[in-house]
Amino acid sequence: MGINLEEQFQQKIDQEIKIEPKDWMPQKYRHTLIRQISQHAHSEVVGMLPEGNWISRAPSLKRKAILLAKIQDEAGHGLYLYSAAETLGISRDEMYEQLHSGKAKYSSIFNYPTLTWADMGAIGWLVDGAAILNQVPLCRTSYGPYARAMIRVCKEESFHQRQGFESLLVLSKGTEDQKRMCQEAINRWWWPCLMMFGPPDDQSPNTIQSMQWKIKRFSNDELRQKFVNMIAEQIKILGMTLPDPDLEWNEETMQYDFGKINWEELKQVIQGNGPCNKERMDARRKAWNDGEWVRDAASAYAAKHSKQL
Ligand code: BYC
Repeated sequence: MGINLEEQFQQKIDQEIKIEPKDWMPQKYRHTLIRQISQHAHSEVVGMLPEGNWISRAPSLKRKAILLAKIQDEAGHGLYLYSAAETLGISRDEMYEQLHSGKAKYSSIFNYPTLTWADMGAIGWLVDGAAILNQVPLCRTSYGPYARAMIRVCKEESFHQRQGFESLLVLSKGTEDQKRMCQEAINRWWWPCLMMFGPPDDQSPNTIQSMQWKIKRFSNDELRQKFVNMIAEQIKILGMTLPDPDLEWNEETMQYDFGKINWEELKQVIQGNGPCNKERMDARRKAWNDGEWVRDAASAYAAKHSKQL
């Protein structure tokens, strides 16, 4: 007797053959991908808001142009990712509806406020740094359209991270006020960035299956550790510190040890109780409602055009 579809599917995954939209796939694989890719797309789109807050207050024309370009890249990533999710049989309207109704998640990190200009550097360096570590392995994820979308996204994200670091480097060599602003931004973003990688492995319900299907290549804790190792070195160049008294190089593990993460905070932010959750959702809903006339005009134009053909 031949092997069943599910076994054949797993064999393809094990042989590193990409799964394409029209291939057979288990329902749960499809749903996991729709969940992850749409959450990822929502994160890109909601992620434009904290930075958008500073466009009109950027300290120079150069910084403003850089920030605008970065935010536009994020819009592009969102659209790329929505398209990848659509190949799995969900419509863009459904995904928007899930975001606006609060059913779909987006990254916890974007529920924190951007209080000073230094936050733009800290987001670029730390948030995009965390995003890259998580996303580079996604270039090899088992679902073809997602993997291909991630290649360009990662190129742009790594550029974002460099500009964030450079921006903080300038502040770190500036006046006493600029140095203080730089340190305070790092202090505020550090712990929420560690939470971006998701709950610890023993409390992550999706990791085991997602790794078996090679959607995820590394666990949440593995990626978090890589991030700590990377940033603990880079911060030395800035001459700043990370707000963790327990951060220490461990000769035995050849990794940095770090302090305890406040998982209750992550839980609260995911549940909608973070400092800016309401503001972010209100902004997205408003953008959707304000854009209604554009969607109506585009549909009317398309309908008229199709009749003429
Ligand atoms: N925030 O079983 P787990 C960016 C949820 S970067 C909110 O470990 P999974 C950007 C999780 O969804 C950010 N929710 O889940 C950067 C799950 O709930 P559901 C976007 C979180 O999926 C700069 C539950 O907790 N990147 O876009 O195996 C500028 C249990 O977790 C979070 C991505 O989305 C969180 N931090 O692993 C602009 C990358 N963590 O869905 C934009 C792709 C966990 O079961 N996504 N949850 O109800 C992933 O790699 C994975 O989905 C995660 C979580 C590692 C995030």
